[in-house]
Amino acid sequence: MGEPTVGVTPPRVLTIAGTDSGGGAGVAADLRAFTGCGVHGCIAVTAVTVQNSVGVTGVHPIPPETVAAQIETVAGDIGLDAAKTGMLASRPIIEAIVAACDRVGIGGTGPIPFVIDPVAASMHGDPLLADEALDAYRTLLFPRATVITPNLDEVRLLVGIDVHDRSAQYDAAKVLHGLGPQYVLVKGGHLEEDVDRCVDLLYDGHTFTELPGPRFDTGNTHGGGDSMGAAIASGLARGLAVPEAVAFGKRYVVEAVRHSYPLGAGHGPVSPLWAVRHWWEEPTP
Ligand code: PXL
Repeated sequence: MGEPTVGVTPPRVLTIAGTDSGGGAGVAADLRAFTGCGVHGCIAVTAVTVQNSVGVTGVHPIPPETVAAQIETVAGDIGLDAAKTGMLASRPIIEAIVAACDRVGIGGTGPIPFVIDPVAASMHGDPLLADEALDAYRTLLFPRATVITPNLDEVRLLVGIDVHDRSAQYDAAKVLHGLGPQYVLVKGGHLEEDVDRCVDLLYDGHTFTELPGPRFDTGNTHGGGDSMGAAIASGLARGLAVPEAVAFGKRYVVEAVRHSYPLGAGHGPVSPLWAVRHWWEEPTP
C-alpha cells in the first residue's frame, strides 16, 4: 500500500472573471491571491483578453451560456464558500451570470457570499466592459452583492460622482449603498488629497469605517483591485464577517503592492504571492 496523503480540503472560492495573457490581472491575479489566502480557487472565464504590460489589444468574450455552465458545474459538484466577479465584458454575460448565481445560491438570498468588483477598464484605460453593461451592474448585480468594491473611476462611471475629497467618498458610498449591496467599499487609491496614504471606506448603510493604509510610489499596481477582491472573498469563505474580511483584504493587498515588481515596458503587477513561502530556497529536509 502507498503512503496516505495529507491534504485537507480548503475553503472553496469561485472567480468569475477574464484572463490577462500578461499574467498580471484577472483570473491569474485571483488565483494567486486565492493561493496566498489558502483557499481553493475555481474559475468561470468570461472573456479572453490579449494584453501585455503596455495595453489590451484584443477582447474575446466567452458565450454567455458557457459562462453560466462553468458556474453551475462547479457549484453543483465542488461546492462554494464564496464567489467574486472581475471583468464581465457584456450585458448578456452579466444576465447569464445572475441567472446561474440565483440557481446555485450565490449572493442575494442564497448562502454563498458574493463580492462584486465592478471592473470597467484596464489601468491603461482600455475598456473591459461594454458601456450598456453598466446598468446591469446597478440593477442586476449590486442588489445581490455582499460587498461591492469600486475604485474612484468606477464610482464616476456607475453613479456620476467625481470623488476628489473624503466627503465625496462618503457621499458616493451612500449613493452606491442605495443600489442594494449589503456593504460598499469605496477604494481610495485614486484620491489625490491622500498623497502619502490610501484610505478605503466601508459602509453598511449605518456605519462608515475608514481603512487607512500606506501609499507606495509605484506604477506597478496592475491586478491590485482583483487581488483585493479575491482576498476579501477568501476571508468570507473562511467564515469572517464582512468588516473583518475587508480588513483582511486590505492587509493582503498592501503587502501585494509592497512586493510589486517591474515587468515589460509598461505597468508591472502586484504580487499576490507575497505570502507564499519560498520553499525552493530552503534546505532539503
Ligand atoms: O485589474 C482589472 C482587470 C481585470 N480583469 C482583466 C484585466 C484587468 C486589467 O487590466 O485585464 C482581465
